Amino acid sequence: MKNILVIGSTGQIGSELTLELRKRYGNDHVVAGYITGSEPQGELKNSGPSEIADVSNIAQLEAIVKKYNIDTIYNLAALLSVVAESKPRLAWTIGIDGLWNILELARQYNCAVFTPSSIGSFGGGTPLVNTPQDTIQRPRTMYGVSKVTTELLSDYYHIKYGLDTRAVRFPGIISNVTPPGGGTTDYAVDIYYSAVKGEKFICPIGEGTLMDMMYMPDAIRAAIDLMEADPIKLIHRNAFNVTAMSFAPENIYAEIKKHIPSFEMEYNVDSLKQSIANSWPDSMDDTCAREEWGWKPSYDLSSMTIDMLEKLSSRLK
Ligand code: AKB
Repeated sequence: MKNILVIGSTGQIGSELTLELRKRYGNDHVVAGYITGSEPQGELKNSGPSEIADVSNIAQLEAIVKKYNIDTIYNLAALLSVVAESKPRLAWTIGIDGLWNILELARQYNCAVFTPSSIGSFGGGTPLVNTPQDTIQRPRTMYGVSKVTTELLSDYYHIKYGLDTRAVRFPGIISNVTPPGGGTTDYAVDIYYSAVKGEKFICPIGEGTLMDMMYMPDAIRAAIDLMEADPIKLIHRNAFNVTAMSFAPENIYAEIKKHIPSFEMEYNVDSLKQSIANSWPDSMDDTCAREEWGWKPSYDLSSMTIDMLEKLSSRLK
Protein backbone atom coordinates (compact mmCIF):
# COMPACT_ATOMS: atom_id res chain seq x y z
CA MET A 1 0.00 0.00 0.00
CA LYS A 2 1.29 3.44 -0.91
CA ASN A 3 1.66 6.24 1.66
CA ILE A 4 1.34 9.54 -0.15
CA LEU A 5 2.05 13.17 0.73
CA VAL A 6 0.40 15.81 -1.48
CA ILE A 7 2.20 19.13 -1.12
CA GLY A 8 -0.07 22.01 -2.16
CA SER A 9 -3.20 19.96 -1.49
CA THR A 10 -5.50 22.97 -1.22
CA GLY A 11 -4.61 24.41 -4.63
CA GLN A 12 -6.47 24.00 -7.94
CA ILE A 13 -5.08 20.55 -8.80
CA GLY A 14 -4.18 19.43 -5.27
CA SER A 15 -7.68 19.68 -3.84
CA GLU A 16 -9.13 17.26 -6.40
CA LEU A 17 -6.04 15.06 -6.71
CA THR A 18 -5.91 14.45 -2.93
CA LEU A 19 -9.53 13.26 -2.83
CA GLU A 20 -9.02 10.96 -5.82
CA LEU A 21 -5.85 9.51 -4.29
CA ARG A 22 -7.76 8.86 -1.05
CA LYS A 23 -10.45 6.99 -3.01
CA ARG A 24 -7.82 4.81 -4.65
CA TYR A 25 -5.35 4.20 -1.83
CA GLY A 26 -7.43 4.73 1.32
CA ASN A 27 -8.12 7.90 3.29
CA ASP A 28 -5.48 7.30 5.93
CA HIS A 29 -2.78 6.73 3.32
CA VAL A 30 -2.92 10.20 1.75
CA VAL A 31 -1.71 13.24 3.73
CA ALA A 32 -2.96 16.65 2.61
CA GLY A 33 0.01 19.03 2.92
CA TYR A 34 -0.82 22.73 3.09
CA ILE A 35 0.68 26.05 4.11
CA THR A 36 -0.59 28.33 6.86
CA GLY A 37 -3.38 30.49 5.49
CA SER A 38 -4.68 27.86 3.08
CA GLU A 39 -5.92 25.17 5.46
CA PRO A 40 -8.00 22.28 4.04
CA GLN A 41 -11.77 22.71 4.35
CA GLY A 42 -14.82 20.45 4.09
CA GLU A 43 -14.29 16.97 2.62
CA LEU A 44 -10.56 17.53 2.15
CA LYS A 45 -10.19 18.31 5.85
CA ASN A 46 -12.53 15.61 7.12
CA SER A 47 -11.63 12.67 4.92
CA GLY A 48 -8.00 12.11 5.97
CA PRO A 49 -4.88 13.40 7.68
CA SER A 50 -3.48 16.85 6.95
CA GLU A 51 -0.23 18.53 7.97
CA ILE A 52 1.49 21.87 7.42
CA ALA A 53 4.02 21.11 4.67
CA ASP A 54 6.02 24.17 3.65
CA VAL A 55 8.55 23.30 0.93
CA SER A 56 11.03 25.75 2.39
CA ASN A 57 11.09 23.83 5.70
CA ILE A 58 12.88 20.52 5.14
CA ALA A 59 12.70 19.53 8.83
CA GLN A 60 8.93 19.92 8.75
CA LEU A 61 8.69 17.80 5.59
CA GLU A 62 10.99 15.16 7.07
CA ALA A 63 8.81 14.86 10.18
CA ILE A 64 5.77 14.15 7.95
CA VAL A 65 7.66 11.59 5.84
CA LYS A 66 8.74 9.76 9.00
CA LYS A 67 5.38 9.99 10.81
CA TYR A 68 3.38 8.56 7.90
CA ASN A 69 6.07 6.39 6.33
CA ILE A 70 5.66 8.30 3.07
CA ASP A 71 6.88 6.62 -0.13
CA THR A 72 5.33 8.91 -2.78
CA ILE A 73 5.24 12.71 -2.95
CA TYR A 74 3.06 14.74 -5.30
CA ASN A 75 4.70 18.15 -5.25
CA LEU A 76 2.20 20.76 -6.46
CA ALA A 77 3.74 23.80 -4.79
CA ALA A 78 4.22 26.54 -7.42
CA LEU A 79 3.13 30.02 -8.45
CA LEU A 80 1.26 30.21 -11.77
CA SER A 81 2.63 32.11 -14.76
CA VAL A 82 1.24 35.62 -14.30
CA VAL A 83 1.91 35.76 -10.55
CA ALA A 84 5.41 34.36 -11.07
CA GLU A 85 6.21 37.33 -13.32
CA SER A 86 5.38 39.75 -10.52
CA LYS A 87 7.14 37.68 -7.81
CA PRO A 88 10.08 36.01 -9.59
CA ARG A 89 12.16 35.45 -6.46
CA LEU A 90 9.28 33.77 -4.67
CA ALA A 91 8.54 31.67 -7.76
CA TRP A 92 12.12 30.41 -7.69
CA THR A 93 12.12 29.86 -3.91
CA ILE A 94 8.95 27.75 -4.01
CA GLY A 95 9.52 26.04 -7.35
CA ILE A 96 13.26 25.29 -7.23
CA ASP A 97 14.62 25.69 -3.70
CA GLY A 98 11.49 23.86 -2.53
CA LEU A 99 11.98 21.10 -5.07
CA TRP A 100 15.59 20.72 -3.98
CA ASN A 101 14.42 20.07 -0.40
CA ILE A 102 11.87 17.53 -1.60
CA LEU A 103 14.35 15.68 -3.81
CA GLU A 104 16.96 15.52 -1.05
CA LEU A 105 14.37 14.12 1.34
CA ALA A 106 13.11 11.68 -1.30
CA ARG A 107 16.68 10.48 -1.83
CA GLN A 108 17.10 9.84 1.89
CA TYR A 109 13.73 8.09 2.38
CA ASN A 110 13.45 6.51 -1.10
CA CYS A 111 10.24 8.28 -2.17
CA ALA A 112 8.91 8.58 -5.72
CA VAL A 113 8.30 12.23 -6.68
CA PHE A 114 5.82 13.81 -9.10
CA THR A 115 6.44 17.52 -9.84
CA PRO A 116 4.39 18.86 -12.74
CA SER A 117 5.88 20.95 -15.50
CA SER A 118 3.75 22.97 -17.92
CA ILE A 119 3.28 24.23 -21.45
CA GLY A 120 5.02 27.24 -19.85
CA SER A 121 8.32 25.37 -20.18
CA PHE A 122 8.22 26.17 -23.90
CA GLY A 123 8.87 29.49 -25.65
CA GLY A 124 11.58 31.36 -27.50
CA GLY A 125 12.26 29.18 -30.55
CA THR A 126 10.00 26.21 -29.68
CA PRO A 127 7.97 24.99 -32.71
CA LEU A 128 4.47 26.02 -31.63
CA VAL A 129 2.41 23.71 -33.84
CA ASN A 130 2.42 20.05 -32.86
CA THR A 131 5.21 20.84 -30.38
CA PRO A 132 7.41 17.73 -30.10
CA GLN A 133 8.25 15.97 -26.83
CA ASP A 134 11.94 16.77 -27.23
CA THR A 135 12.52 20.25 -28.59
CA ILE A 136 13.89 23.72 -27.83
CA GLN A 137 12.95 25.00 -24.34
CA ARG A 138 14.16 28.56 -23.91
CA PRO A 139 11.21 30.31 -22.15
CA ARG A 140 11.51 33.98 -21.22
CA THR A 141 9.19 34.03 -18.21
CA MET A 142 10.21 33.17 -14.64
CA TYR A 143 7.44 30.55 -14.64
CA GLY A 144 8.97 28.94 -17.72
CA VAL A 145 12.53 29.19 -16.40
CA SER A 146 11.48 27.50 -13.16
CA LYS A 147 9.54 24.78 -15.00
CA VAL A 148 12.49 23.89 -17.27
CA THR A 149 14.71 23.83 -14.18
CA THR A 150 12.18 21.56 -12.45
CA GLU A 151 12.41 19.14 -15.36
CA LEU A 152 16.22 19.20 -15.41
CA LEU A 153 16.61 18.85 -11.65
CA SER A 154 14.14 15.98 -11.51
CA ASP A 155 15.98 14.20 -14.35
CA TYR A 156 19.29 14.86 -12.61
CA TYR A 157 18.15 13.11 -9.43
CA HIS A 158 16.86 10.19 -11.49
CA ILE A 159 20.04 9.79 -13.51
CA LYS A 160 22.51 10.48 -10.71
CA TYR A 161 20.76 8.84 -7.75
CA GLY A 162 18.19 6.53 -9.36
CA LEU A 163 15.33 8.47 -7.76
CA ASP A 164 11.90 7.68 -9.23
CA THR A 165 10.98 11.16 -10.51
CA ARG A 166 8.16 11.58 -13.05
CA ALA A 167 6.24 14.54 -14.50
CA VAL A 168 3.86 15.77 -17.15
CA ARG A 169 3.76 19.13 -18.90
CA PHE A 170 0.25 20.22 -17.99
CA PRO A 171 -1.70 22.45 -20.37
CA GLY A 172 -4.32 24.89 -19.01
CA ILE A 173 -6.47 22.95 -16.54
CA ILE A 174 -10.21 23.60 -16.38
CA SER A 175 -12.15 22.65 -13.26
CA ASN A 176 -15.55 23.38 -11.74
CA VAL A 177 -14.30 22.98 -8.16
CA THR A 178 -11.31 25.07 -7.00
CA PRO A 179 -10.63 28.12 -9.17
CA PRO A 180 -7.08 28.68 -10.45
CA GLY A 181 -5.24 31.88 -9.51
CA GLY A 182 -2.79 33.91 -11.53
CA GLY A 183 -2.46 31.77 -14.65
CA THR A 184 -2.51 32.70 -18.34
CA THR A 185 -5.05 30.00 -19.18
CA ASP A 186 -7.45 31.00 -16.34
CA TYR A 187 -9.77 32.70 -18.86
CA ALA A 188 -10.93 29.25 -19.97
CA VAL A 189 -12.30 28.66 -16.45
CA ASP A 190 -13.58 32.20 -15.81
CA ILE A 191 -15.62 32.17 -19.04
CA TYR A 192 -17.84 29.34 -17.70
CA TYR A 193 -18.54 31.23 -14.45
CA SER A 194 -19.61 34.34 -16.44
CA ALA A 195 -21.81 32.24 -18.72
CA VAL A 196 -23.60 30.52 -15.83
CA LYS A 197 -24.05 33.78 -13.90
CA GLY A 198 -25.57 35.42 -16.99
CA GLU A 199 -22.74 37.98 -17.21
CA LYS A 200 -20.90 39.25 -20.29
CA PHE A 201 -17.36 37.77 -20.37
CA ILE A 202 -14.44 40.16 -20.91
CA CYS A 203 -11.74 38.02 -22.47
CA PRO A 204 -8.11 38.93 -21.62
CA ILE A 205 -6.69 36.71 -24.39
CA GLY A 206 -6.98 37.77 -28.03
CA GLU A 207 -8.98 36.12 -30.80
CA GLY A 208 -7.08 33.36 -32.59
CA THR A 209 -4.78 32.56 -29.65
CA LEU A 210 -4.61 28.77 -29.51
CA MET A 211 -3.47 26.98 -26.34
CA ASP A 212 -3.61 23.38 -25.13
CA MET A 213 -6.19 22.67 -22.42
CA MET A 214 -7.46 19.75 -20.34
CA TYR A 215 -10.45 19.02 -18.10
CA MET A 216 -9.54 18.31 -14.48
CA PRO A 217 -10.64 14.64 -14.38
CA ASP A 218 -8.16 13.94 -17.20
CA ALA A 219 -5.41 15.92 -15.46
CA ILE A 220 -5.86 13.92 -12.25
CA ARG A 221 -5.79 10.67 -14.20
CA ALA A 222 -2.64 11.75 -16.07
CA ALA A 223 -0.78 12.35 -12.80
CA ILE A 224 -1.89 9.09 -11.17
CA ASP A 225 -1.49 6.92 -14.29
CA LEU A 226 2.03 8.19 -14.86
CA MET A 227 2.99 7.44 -11.24
CA GLU A 228 1.48 3.95 -11.65
CA ALA A 229 3.21 3.28 -14.98
CA ASP A 230 5.69 0.46 -15.39
CA PRO A 231 9.13 2.15 -15.12
CA ILE A 232 10.60 -0.24 -17.68
CA LYS A 233 8.40 1.35 -20.35
CA LEU A 234 9.38 4.95 -19.54
CA ILE A 235 11.91 6.32 -22.01
CA HIS A 236 11.13 9.87 -20.91
CA ARG A 237 10.45 11.01 -17.36
CA ASN A 238 10.59 14.76 -16.76
CA ALA A 239 8.35 15.72 -18.35
CA PHE A 240 5.77 14.24 -20.77
CA ASN A 241 3.71 16.42 -23.12
CA VAL A 242 0.02 15.71 -22.38
CA THR A 243 -2.93 17.43 -23.98
CA ALA A 244 -6.65 16.89 -24.47
CA MET A 245 -7.76 19.78 -26.71
CA SER A 246 -6.50 23.00 -28.25
CA PHE A 247 -8.75 26.02 -28.67
CA ALA A 248 -8.83 29.80 -28.98
CA PRO A 249 -11.26 32.09 -27.08
CA GLU A 250 -13.71 32.23 -30.00
CA ASN A 251 -13.95 28.41 -30.02
CA ILE A 252 -14.86 28.05 -26.34
CA TYR A 253 -17.24 31.01 -26.64
CA ALA A 254 -19.01 29.37 -29.59
CA GLU A 255 -19.24 26.07 -27.70
CA ILE A 256 -20.84 27.72 -24.64
CA LYS A 257 -23.23 29.69 -26.88
CA LYS A 258 -24.66 26.40 -28.19
CA HIS A 259 -26.06 25.90 -24.66
CA ILE A 260 -26.60 29.54 -23.59
CA PRO A 261 -27.48 31.46 -26.78
CA SER A 262 -27.73 34.80 -24.96
CA PHE A 263 -24.13 34.61 -23.70
CA GLU A 264 -21.90 37.52 -24.79
CA MET A 265 -18.14 38.00 -24.87
CA GLU A 266 -15.91 40.92 -25.73
CA TYR A 267 -12.14 41.27 -25.85
CA ASN A 268 -9.99 43.44 -23.59
CA VAL A 269 -6.56 41.95 -24.13
CA ASP A 270 -4.12 41.89 -21.21
CA SER A 271 -0.68 42.50 -22.70
CA LEU A 272 1.27 40.34 -20.21
CA LYS A 273 -1.08 37.38 -20.52
CA GLN A 274 -1.13 37.76 -24.30
CA SER A 275 2.65 37.81 -24.61
CA ILE A 276 2.91 34.70 -22.43
CA ALA A 277 0.18 32.94 -24.43
CA ASN A 278 1.91 33.84 -27.71
CA SER A 279 5.09 32.11 -26.55
CA TRP A 280 3.29 28.86 -25.63
CA PRO A 281 2.41 26.00 -28.01
CA ASP A 282 -0.74 26.18 -30.14
CA SER A 283 -0.92 22.41 -29.80
CA MET A 284 1.41 19.80 -28.33
CA ASP A 285 2.29 16.37 -29.66
CA ASP A 286 1.72 13.90 -26.80
CA THR A 287 2.59 10.71 -28.70
CA CYS A 288 5.34 9.73 -26.22
CA ALA A 289 2.89 9.80 -23.27
CA ARG A 290 0.41 7.74 -25.29
CA GLU A 291 3.05 5.19 -26.27
CA GLU A 292 5.06 4.94 -23.05
CA TRP A 293 2.27 4.81 -20.46
CA GLY A 294 -1.03 4.72 -22.35
CA TRP A 295 -2.15 8.36 -21.93
CA LYS A 296 -5.56 9.04 -23.52
CA PRO A 297 -7.86 11.92 -22.51
CA SER A 298 -11.60 11.35 -22.05
CA TYR A 299 -12.92 14.89 -22.52
CA ASP A 300 -12.92 17.19 -25.55
CA LEU A 301 -14.21 20.78 -25.72
CA SER A 302 -17.78 19.70 -26.33
CA SER A 303 -18.07 17.07 -23.55
CA MET A 304 -16.14 19.28 -21.10
CA THR A 305 -18.49 22.21 -21.79
CA ILE A 306 -21.60 20.11 -21.13
CA ASP A 307 -20.16 18.90 -17.81
CA MET A 308 -18.83 22.33 -16.72
CA LEU A 309 -22.15 24.05 -17.40
CA GLU A 310 -24.14 21.32 -15.66
CA LYS A 311 -21.96 21.27 -12.54
CA LEU A 312 -21.59 25.05 -12.24
CA SER A 313 -25.30 25.66 -12.87
CA SER A 314 -26.36 23.32 -10.10
CA ARG A 315 -23.85 24.88 -7.70
CA LEU A 316 -24.19 28.58 -8.51
CA LYS A 317 -27.93 28.88 -9.09
C1 AKB B 1 -0.83 29.00 -16.24
O1 AKB B 1 -1.59 29.52 -17.07
O2 AKB B 1 0.08 29.60 -15.65
C2 AKB B 1 -0.99 27.52 -15.98
C3 AKB B 1 -0.16 26.69 -16.91
C4 AKB B 1 -0.62 26.45 -18.27
O3 AKB B 1 0.86 26.22 -16.54
N1 AKB B 1 -2.37 27.15 -16.08
